Amino acid sequence: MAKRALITGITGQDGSYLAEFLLARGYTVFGMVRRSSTETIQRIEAIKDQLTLLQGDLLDQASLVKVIEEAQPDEIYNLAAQSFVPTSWSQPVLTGQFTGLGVSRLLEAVRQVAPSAKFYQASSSEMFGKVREVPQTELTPFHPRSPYAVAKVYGHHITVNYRESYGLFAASGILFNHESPRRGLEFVTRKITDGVARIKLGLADELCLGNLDSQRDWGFAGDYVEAMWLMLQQETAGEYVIATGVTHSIRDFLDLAFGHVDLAWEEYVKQDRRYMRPAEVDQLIGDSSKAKRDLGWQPRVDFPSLVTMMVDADLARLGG
Ligand code: NAP
Ligand code: G4F
Repeated sequence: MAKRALITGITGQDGSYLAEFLLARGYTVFGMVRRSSTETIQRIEAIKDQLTLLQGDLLDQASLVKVIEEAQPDEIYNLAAQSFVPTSWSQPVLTGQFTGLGVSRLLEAVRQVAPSAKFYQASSSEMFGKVREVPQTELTPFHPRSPYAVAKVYGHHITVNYRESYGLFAASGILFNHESPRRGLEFVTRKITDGVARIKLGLADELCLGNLDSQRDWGFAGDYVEAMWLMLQQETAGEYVIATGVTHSIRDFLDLAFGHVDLAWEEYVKQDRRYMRPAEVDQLIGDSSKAKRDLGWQPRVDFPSLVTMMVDADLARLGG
Protein backbone atom coordinates (compact mmCIF):
# COMPACT_ATOMS: atom_id res chain seq x y z
CA MET A 1 0.00 0.00 0.00
CA ALA A 2 1.20 3.50 -0.84
CA LYS A 3 2.47 5.49 2.14
CA ARG A 4 0.46 8.58 3.05
CA ALA A 5 2.17 11.90 3.80
CA LEU A 6 0.70 15.14 5.11
CA ILE A 7 2.58 18.39 4.40
CA THR A 8 1.71 21.64 6.18
CA GLY A 9 3.07 24.63 4.25
CA ILE A 10 2.72 22.75 0.94
CA THR A 11 2.24 26.05 -0.94
CA GLY A 12 5.67 27.29 0.21
CA GLN A 13 9.09 26.79 -1.38
CA ASP A 14 9.98 23.62 0.54
CA GLY A 15 6.45 22.23 0.51
CA SER A 16 6.39 22.26 -3.29
CA TYR A 17 9.74 20.45 -3.64
CA LEU A 18 8.85 17.94 -0.94
CA ALA A 19 5.48 17.18 -2.54
CA GLU A 20 7.21 16.46 -5.89
CA PHE A 21 9.81 14.32 -4.13
CA LEU A 22 7.20 12.21 -2.32
CA LEU A 23 4.94 11.81 -5.38
CA ALA A 24 7.96 10.51 -7.31
CA ARG A 25 8.36 7.83 -4.60
CA GLY A 26 4.77 6.69 -4.90
CA TYR A 27 3.35 8.45 -1.82
CA THR A 28 -0.24 9.59 -1.54
CA VAL A 29 0.28 13.26 -0.67
CA PHE A 30 -2.06 15.47 1.35
CA GLY A 31 -1.38 19.18 1.76
CA MET A 32 -2.80 21.51 4.37
CA VAL A 33 -3.74 24.93 2.96
CA ARG A 34 -5.29 27.94 4.63
CA ARG A 35 -8.19 29.86 3.21
CA SER A 36 -7.22 32.87 1.12
CA SER A 37 -9.20 35.30 -1.06
CA THR A 38 -6.76 34.63 -3.91
CA GLU A 39 -5.07 31.38 -4.94
CA THR A 40 -1.69 30.66 -3.34
CA ILE A 41 -0.94 27.44 -5.20
CA GLN A 42 1.38 28.75 -7.95
CA ARG A 43 4.30 26.60 -6.76
CA ILE A 44 2.22 23.41 -6.85
CA GLU A 45 0.19 24.28 -9.95
CA ALA A 46 1.90 21.56 -12.05
CA ILE A 47 1.16 18.77 -9.54
CA LYS A 48 -2.11 19.92 -7.98
CA ASP A 49 -4.16 17.18 -9.68
CA GLN A 50 -2.02 14.55 -7.90
CA LEU A 51 -2.52 16.11 -4.46
CA THR A 52 -5.36 16.19 -1.97
CA LEU A 53 -5.57 19.68 -0.42
CA LEU A 54 -7.28 19.99 2.95
CA GLN A 55 -8.19 23.30 4.61
CA GLY A 56 -6.59 23.99 7.97
CA ASP A 57 -4.65 26.62 9.87
CA LEU A 58 -1.96 26.39 12.54
CA LEU A 59 -4.04 28.83 14.61
CA ASP A 60 -7.07 26.55 14.68
CA GLN A 61 -6.75 23.38 16.76
CA ALA A 62 -10.00 21.79 15.54
CA SER A 63 -8.95 22.21 11.91
CA LEU A 64 -5.66 20.40 12.60
CA VAL A 65 -7.45 17.47 14.20
CA LYS A 66 -9.81 17.26 11.21
CA VAL A 67 -6.99 17.44 8.65
CA ILE A 68 -5.13 14.57 10.35
CA GLU A 69 -8.33 12.50 10.67
CA GLU A 70 -8.96 12.92 6.94
CA ALA A 71 -5.38 12.30 5.80
CA GLN A 72 -4.60 9.34 8.13
CA PRO A 73 -0.91 10.02 7.45
CA ASP A 74 2.07 7.73 8.02
CA GLU A 75 4.35 10.78 7.86
CA ILE A 76 3.68 14.42 8.78
CA TYR A 77 5.98 17.23 7.64
CA ASN A 78 5.38 20.49 9.52
CA LEU A 79 6.75 23.13 7.15
CA ALA A 80 4.11 25.83 7.78
CA ALA A 81 5.35 28.96 9.53
CA GLN A 82 5.61 32.73 9.32
CA SER A 83 9.11 32.30 7.88
CA PHE A 84 10.29 35.85 7.04
CA VAL A 85 12.59 37.16 9.79
CA PRO A 86 11.89 40.95 9.39
CA THR A 87 8.11 40.38 9.65
CA SER A 88 8.72 38.74 13.02
CA TRP A 89 9.67 42.16 14.45
CA SER A 90 6.57 43.88 13.06
CA GLN A 91 4.27 40.94 13.98
CA PRO A 92 5.98 39.25 16.93
CA VAL A 93 2.85 37.85 18.57
CA LEU A 94 1.48 36.40 15.35
CA THR A 95 4.88 34.90 14.57
CA GLY A 96 4.93 33.29 18.02
CA GLN A 97 1.46 31.91 17.43
CA PHE A 98 2.21 30.43 13.97
CA THR A 99 5.83 29.44 14.25
CA GLY A 100 6.00 28.52 17.95
CA LEU A 101 2.64 27.56 19.43
CA GLY A 102 1.47 26.22 16.06
CA VAL A 103 3.89 23.33 16.59
CA SER A 104 2.27 22.52 19.96
CA ARG A 105 -1.17 22.56 18.39
CA LEU A 106 -0.09 20.22 15.64
CA LEU A 107 1.73 17.85 18.00
CA GLU A 108 -1.36 17.72 20.23
CA ALA A 109 -3.48 16.79 17.24
CA VAL A 110 -0.94 14.12 16.22
CA ARG A 111 -0.92 12.71 19.76
CA GLN A 112 -4.72 12.47 19.81
CA VAL A 113 -5.41 11.27 16.27
CA ALA A 114 -2.32 9.60 14.78
CA PRO A 115 0.23 8.84 17.54
CA SER A 116 2.07 6.30 15.38
CA ALA A 117 2.67 8.78 12.54
CA LYS A 118 6.25 9.98 12.06
CA PHE A 119 6.55 13.76 12.57
CA TYR A 120 9.08 16.19 11.06
CA GLN A 121 9.59 19.71 12.45
CA ALA A 122 11.21 22.41 10.30
CA SER A 123 13.73 23.89 12.71
CA SER A 124 16.18 26.56 11.62
CA SER A 125 19.81 27.64 11.79
CA GLU A 126 18.42 31.04 12.90
CA MET A 127 18.17 29.39 16.34
CA PHE A 128 21.99 29.63 16.60
CA GLY A 129 21.76 33.40 16.08
CA LYS A 130 24.69 35.05 17.83
CA VAL A 131 26.70 31.92 17.30
CA ARG A 132 28.54 30.33 20.22
CA GLU A 133 30.84 28.23 18.01
CA VAL A 134 31.83 27.82 14.36
CA PRO A 135 30.70 25.65 12.64
CA GLN A 136 27.37 24.89 14.32
CA THR A 137 26.35 21.32 15.17
CA GLU A 138 23.35 19.64 16.84
CA LEU A 139 25.05 20.35 20.20
CA THR A 140 25.75 24.07 19.70
CA PRO A 141 23.75 26.19 22.21
CA PHE A 142 21.02 28.42 20.80
CA HIS A 143 21.11 32.25 21.00
CA PRO A 144 18.13 33.39 18.90
CA ARG A 145 18.27 36.97 17.56
CA SER A 146 14.70 37.61 16.33
CA PRO A 147 11.14 36.82 17.40
CA TYR A 148 11.12 34.31 14.53
CA ALA A 149 14.19 32.53 15.88
CA VAL A 150 12.79 32.53 19.42
CA ALA A 151 9.58 30.93 18.12
CA LYS A 152 11.63 28.30 16.24
CA VAL A 153 13.54 27.45 19.43
CA TYR A 154 10.18 26.83 21.10
CA GLY A 155 9.05 24.62 18.20
CA HIS A 156 12.31 22.71 18.35
CA HIS A 157 12.16 22.01 22.08
CA ILE A 158 8.45 21.13 22.12
CA THR A 159 9.16 18.55 19.38
CA VAL A 160 11.84 16.94 21.56
CA ASN A 161 9.49 17.18 24.54
CA TYR A 162 6.64 15.31 22.81
CA ARG A 163 9.08 12.58 21.82
CA GLU A 164 10.31 12.24 25.39
CA SER A 165 6.89 12.66 27.05
CA TYR A 166 4.70 10.56 24.79
CA GLY A 167 7.07 8.43 22.73
CA LEU A 168 6.07 10.08 19.44
CA PHE A 169 8.46 9.65 16.51
CA ALA A 170 9.21 13.38 16.36
CA ALA A 171 12.31 14.47 14.41
CA SER A 172 13.70 17.94 13.87
CA GLY A 173 15.84 19.17 10.99
CA ILE A 174 18.00 22.21 11.78
CA LEU A 175 18.17 23.46 8.22
CA PHE A 176 20.51 26.21 7.13
CA ASN A 177 19.36 28.67 4.43
CA HIS A 178 18.22 26.92 1.30
CA GLU A 179 17.14 28.66 -1.86
CA SER A 180 15.78 28.00 -5.33
CA PRO A 181 13.96 29.71 -8.20
CA ARG A 182 10.83 29.17 -6.04
CA ARG A 183 12.19 31.19 -3.09
CA GLY A 184 9.92 34.07 -1.99
CA LEU A 185 10.89 37.37 -3.63
CA GLU A 186 11.52 39.12 -0.29
CA PHE A 187 14.43 36.85 0.76
CA VAL A 188 17.82 38.25 -0.14
CA THR A 189 18.93 35.64 -2.69
CA ARG A 190 15.78 35.80 -4.76
CA LYS A 191 15.58 39.58 -4.36
CA ILE A 192 19.06 39.74 -5.90
CA THR A 193 18.45 37.30 -8.76
CA ASP A 194 15.13 38.95 -9.61
CA GLY A 195 16.89 42.35 -9.45
CA VAL A 196 19.74 41.16 -11.70
CA ALA A 197 17.28 39.89 -14.29
CA ARG A 198 15.27 43.13 -14.22
CA ILE A 199 18.40 45.29 -14.57
CA LYS A 200 19.78 43.12 -17.38
CA LEU A 201 16.47 43.33 -19.25
CA GLY A 202 16.15 47.10 -18.77
CA LEU A 203 13.18 46.80 -16.39
CA ALA A 204 15.00 48.35 -13.40
CA ASP A 205 18.12 50.42 -12.83
CA GLU A 206 18.98 49.80 -9.18
CA LEU A 207 18.64 47.28 -6.35
CA CYS A 208 18.22 48.40 -2.71
CA LEU A 209 19.56 46.05 -0.05
CA GLY A 210 20.43 46.10 3.65
CA ASN A 211 23.48 44.56 5.36
CA LEU A 212 25.92 43.26 2.73
CA ASP A 213 28.36 41.78 5.24
CA SER A 214 26.31 38.97 6.76
CA GLN A 215 27.29 35.46 5.78
CA ARG A 216 25.06 32.47 5.14
CA ASP A 217 25.53 28.78 4.42
CA TRP A 218 23.32 28.59 1.32
CA GLY A 219 22.16 25.30 -0.22
CA PHE A 220 19.56 24.20 -2.78
CA ALA A 221 16.03 23.53 -1.46
CA GLY A 222 15.62 20.47 -3.73
CA ASP A 223 18.54 18.79 -1.93
CA TYR A 224 17.26 19.71 1.53
CA VAL A 225 13.78 18.13 1.21
CA GLU A 226 15.50 14.77 0.66
CA ALA A 227 17.10 15.15 4.10
CA MET A 228 13.65 15.73 5.67
CA TRP A 229 12.41 12.48 4.15
CA LEU A 230 15.51 10.54 5.18
CA MET A 231 15.01 11.65 8.81
CA LEU A 232 11.59 9.96 8.81
CA GLN A 233 12.95 6.71 7.33
CA GLN A 234 15.13 6.03 10.40
CA GLU A 235 14.37 3.61 13.24
CA THR A 236 14.57 6.39 15.84
CA ALA A 237 13.88 10.11 15.70
CA GLY A 238 16.57 12.73 16.27
CA GLU A 239 17.92 16.17 15.43
CA TYR A 240 20.06 16.79 12.36
CA VAL A 241 21.94 19.82 11.05
CA ILE A 242 21.49 20.14 7.28
CA ALA A 243 23.98 22.49 5.62
CA THR A 244 26.64 22.68 2.93
CA GLY A 245 29.49 23.53 5.33
CA VAL A 246 30.49 26.52 3.17
CA THR A 247 29.59 30.12 3.97
CA HIS A 248 29.44 33.19 1.71
CA SER A 249 28.69 36.87 2.20
CA ILE A 250 25.93 38.79 0.44
CA ARG A 251 28.77 40.45 -1.51
CA ASP A 252 29.89 37.01 -2.78
CA PHE A 253 26.34 36.33 -3.93
CA LEU A 254 26.24 39.71 -5.71
CA ASP A 255 29.59 39.04 -7.43
CA LEU A 256 28.34 35.78 -8.90
CA ALA A 257 24.79 36.88 -9.74
CA PHE A 258 25.74 40.14 -11.52
CA GLY A 259 28.89 38.54 -12.96
CA HIS A 260 26.76 35.85 -14.60
CA VAL A 261 25.18 38.53 -16.84
CA ASP A 262 28.42 40.53 -17.25
CA LEU A 263 27.44 43.39 -14.95
CA ALA A 264 29.32 44.95 -11.99
CA TRP A 265 27.01 45.02 -8.94
CA GLU A 266 28.71 48.11 -7.44
CA GLU A 267 27.11 50.20 -10.21
CA TYR A 268 23.56 49.16 -9.31
CA VAL A 269 23.31 48.19 -5.63
CA LYS A 270 22.35 50.80 -3.05
CA GLN A 271 22.19 50.28 0.68
CA ASP A 272 18.94 51.29 2.32
CA ARG A 273 18.46 51.51 6.08
CA ARG A 274 14.92 50.13 5.73
CA TYR A 275 16.41 46.68 5.14
CA MET A 276 18.69 46.72 8.18
CA ARG A 277 17.56 44.56 11.13
CA PRO A 278 17.33 45.48 14.83
CA ALA A 279 19.60 42.51 15.57
CA GLU A 280 21.58 40.59 12.97
CA VAL A 281 22.80 37.03 12.61
CA ASP A 282 26.28 37.71 11.28
CA GLN A 283 27.62 34.35 10.22
CA LEU A 284 26.11 30.90 9.83
CA ILE A 285 28.02 27.79 8.83
CA GLY A 286 26.78 24.30 9.52
CA ASP A 287 28.48 21.00 10.22
CA SER A 288 26.22 18.26 8.85
CA SER A 289 28.56 15.34 9.66
CA LYS A 290 25.81 13.57 11.63
CA ALA A 291 23.40 13.71 8.67
CA LYS A 292 26.13 12.48 6.33
CA ARG A 293 26.99 9.60 8.64
CA ASP A 294 23.51 8.52 9.81
CA LEU A 295 21.30 9.49 6.87
CA GLY A 296 23.80 9.16 4.02
CA TRP A 297 22.75 12.70 3.00
CA GLN A 298 24.87 15.24 1.21
CA PRO A 299 24.15 18.34 -0.88
CA ARG A 300 24.48 18.03 -4.65
CA VAL A 301 24.16 21.62 -5.90
CA ASP A 302 27.10 23.92 -5.06
CA PHE A 303 26.97 27.68 -4.49
CA PRO A 304 27.89 28.90 -8.02
CA SER A 305 25.40 26.47 -9.60
CA LEU A 306 22.67 27.64 -7.21
CA VAL A 307 23.25 31.31 -8.04
CA THR A 308 23.32 30.80 -11.80
CA MET A 309 20.26 28.51 -11.66
CA MET A 310 18.31 31.27 -9.91
CA VAL A 311 19.48 34.08 -12.21
CA ASP A 312 18.69 32.02 -15.33
CA ALA A 313 15.22 31.15 -14.00
CA ASP A 314 14.43 34.81 -13.31
CA LEU A 315 15.71 35.86 -16.73
CA ALA A 316 13.49 33.23 -18.35
CA ARG A 317 10.47 34.22 -16.24
CA LEU A 318 10.85 37.90 -17.13
CA GLY A 319 11.25 37.14 -20.80
CA GLY A 320 15.02 37.24 -21.32
P1 NAP B 1 7.70 29.63 2.91
O1 NAP B 1 8.00 29.57 1.45
O2 NAP B 1 7.54 30.96 3.57
O3 NAP B 1 6.35 28.78 3.16
C1 NAP B 1 5.66 28.85 4.37
C2 NAP B 1 4.38 28.03 4.27
O4 NAP B 1 3.68 28.12 5.53
C3 NAP B 1 3.40 28.51 3.20
O5 NAP B 1 2.84 27.39 2.57
C4 NAP B 1 2.33 29.25 4.02
O6 NAP B 1 1.06 29.25 3.42
C5 NAP B 1 2.30 28.37 5.25
N1 NAP B 1 1.68 29.00 6.42
C6 NAP B 1 2.07 30.16 7.03
N2 NAP B 1 1.28 30.41 8.08
C7 NAP B 1 0.37 29.40 8.17
C8 NAP B 1 -0.71 29.09 9.04
N3 NAP B 1 -1.05 29.89 10.05
N4 NAP B 1 -1.42 27.95 8.83
C9 NAP B 1 -1.09 27.15 7.80
N5 NAP B 1 -0.10 27.38 6.92
C10 NAP B 1 0.62 28.50 7.11
O7 NAP B 1 8.80 28.83 3.74
P2 NAP B 1 9.91 27.77 3.24
O8 NAP B 1 11.13 28.50 2.82
O9 NAP B 1 9.27 26.79 2.32
O10 NAP B 1 10.28 27.07 4.62
C11 NAP B 1 9.55 25.93 5.11
C12 NAP B 1 9.76 25.81 6.60
O11 NAP B 1 11.14 25.64 6.89
C13 NAP B 1 9.32 27.02 7.43
O12 NAP B 1 8.83 26.56 8.66
C14 NAP B 1 10.60 27.81 7.64
O13 NAP B 1 10.52 28.62 8.80
C15 NAP B 1 11.59 26.67 7.79
N6 NAP B 1 12.98 26.95 7.40
C16 NAP B 1 13.24 27.45 6.17
C17 NAP B 1 14.57 27.64 5.77
C18 NAP B 1 14.91 28.19 4.41
O14 NAP B 1 16.07 28.58 4.22
N7 NAP B 1 14.00 28.17 3.45
C19 NAP B 1 15.61 27.29 6.66
C20 NAP B 1 15.29 26.77 7.90
C21 NAP B 1 13.96 26.56 8.25
P3 NAP B 1 0.54 30.46 2.45
O15 NAP B 1 0.99 30.08 1.07
O16 NAP B 1 -0.92 30.41 2.64
O17 NAP B 1 1.18 31.74 2.95
O1 G4F C 1 17.37 36.01 2.94
P1 G4F C 1 17.12 36.44 4.33
O2 G4F C 1 15.90 37.26 4.58
O3 G4F C 1 17.14 35.11 5.20
P2 G4F C 1 17.36 34.82 6.77
O4 G4F C 1 17.05 35.99 7.60
O5 G4F C 1 18.72 34.22 6.90
O6 G4F C 1 16.24 33.71 7.06
C1 G4F C 1 16.01 32.62 6.17
O7 G4F C 1 16.84 31.55 6.52
C2 G4F C 1 16.58 30.99 7.84
C3 G4F C 1 17.58 29.85 8.07
O8 G4F C 1 18.75 30.38 8.63
C4 G4F C 1 15.15 30.51 7.88
F1 G4F C 1 14.89 29.95 9.10
C5 G4F C 1 14.20 31.66 7.62
O9 G4F C 1 12.85 31.18 7.60
C6 G4F C 1 14.53 32.26 6.25
O10 G4F C 1 14.23 31.29 5.26
O11 G4F C 1 18.37 37.28 4.88
C7 G4F C 1 19.69 36.78 4.81
C8 G4F C 1 20.67 37.89 5.13
C9 G4F C 1 20.38 38.64 6.43
O12 G4F C 1 21.57 38.79 7.16
C10 G4F C 1 19.88 40.00 5.98
O13 G4F C 1 20.16 41.07 6.90
O14 G4F C 1 20.61 38.86 4.10
C11 G4F C 1 20.66 40.15 4.70
N1 G4F C 1 20.06 41.13 3.77
C12 G4F C 1 20.72 42.19 3.25
N2 G4F C 1 19.88 42.91 2.46
C13 G4F C 1 18.79 41.14 3.33
C14 G4F C 1 18.67 42.28 2.52
N3 G4F C 1 17.74 40.31 3.56
C15 G4F C 1 16.57 40.59 2.95
N4 G4F C 1 15.52 39.74 3.15
N5 G4F C 1 16.41 41.70 2.15
C16 G4F C 1 17.43 42.57 1.91
O15 G4F C 1 17.27 43.56 1.19
